[in-house]
Amino acid sequence: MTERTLVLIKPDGVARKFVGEILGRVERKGLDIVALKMLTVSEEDATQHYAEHAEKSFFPELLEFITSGPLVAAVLEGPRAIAAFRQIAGGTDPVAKAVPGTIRADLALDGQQNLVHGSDSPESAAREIAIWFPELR
Ligand code: RTP
Ligand code: MG
Repeated sequence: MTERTLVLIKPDGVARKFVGEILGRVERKGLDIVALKMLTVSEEDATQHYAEHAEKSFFPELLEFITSGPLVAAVLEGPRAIAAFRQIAGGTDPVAKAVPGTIRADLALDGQQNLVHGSDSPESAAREIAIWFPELR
């Protein structure tokens, strides 16, 4: 069953010049890039995107990080695209959780500046795609 997922290459990924590396891994996995753009996200949109974390202690720091510079937003499509991207991304903590061979394990050290975001469910994907790509609706 084909599905879509919303992926971000976070500001650390752009700053560290991993856009090509990360999109290359996406393409090698076989996922289609159906929409792609670079932007610096507003505090308002970032708050919407991370609404589920609004009450967490790390939220202010997360908001500051994600709005700190240009990021790349993409919509990926393919069979089981949501799980497929989270598989190649690796777990949230690049050292404690991500498995070697994943984007986060191979390229990151920090539990917050962990290079990428991927939607975690079909409901999240639909909600997030509407935030980042309203023109797709
Ligand atoms: P994402 O939403 O970015 O794909 O990452 P995720 O599902 O693996 O992790 P999630 O629990 O949804 O957390 C979202 C992002 O918040 C930052 N974070 N910082 N300082 C901390 O303890 C902490 N915990 C999470 C990370 O950037 C994480 O990816
Ligand atoms: Mg998440």
